[in-house]
Amino acid sequence: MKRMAVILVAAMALVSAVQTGICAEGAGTAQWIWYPEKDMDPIAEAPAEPRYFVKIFSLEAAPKSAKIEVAVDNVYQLFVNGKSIGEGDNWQAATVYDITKNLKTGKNVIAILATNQDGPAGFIVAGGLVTADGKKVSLVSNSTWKASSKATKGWQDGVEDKSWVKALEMGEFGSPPWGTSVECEMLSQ
Ligand SMILES: [Ca+2]
Repeated sequence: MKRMAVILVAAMALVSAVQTGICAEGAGTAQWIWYPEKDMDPIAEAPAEPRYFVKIFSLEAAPKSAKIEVAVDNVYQLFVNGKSIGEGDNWQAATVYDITKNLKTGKNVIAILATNQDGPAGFIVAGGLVTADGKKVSLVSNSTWKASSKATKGWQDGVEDKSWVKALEMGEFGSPPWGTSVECEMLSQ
């Protein structure tokens, strides 16, 4: 019985850990994404302007844990449920955010205000959460994110108008032009 208990505790420890950062093996579902620019391919070049992104999802209860890792080319501000959580300006240095306390029962919104400065534009997000009943759910950037070129009213709270479209997927971690030149933190946690 004691041995069973040890195995159970070990299994629970595994469940409570969220380790699916953007450089993690098997995190391949995370995509570099951007706004689908008119007549421009963001992999090569995008306007030096802000773009707006949201991921909306629903939870039956507040999660046990939730972490996301973020890298943005070039400058960003990250919001969770309308609250500014962090910012950055170096796509080569990914940052991990523990967003456990920012998530809630019902509708949740991860929002990113990203501004390209020159050349290519894109960002990648990977991580996940453990639900109240112990299920692991990944949180990754892909075409389920919505994008707009306008800061529409209430956008950080997931209020959309016609300007919001599906985000453009440009390749998983390791694909050009960003390649593997991103320093990740999540693997070492
Ligand atoms: Ca850029």
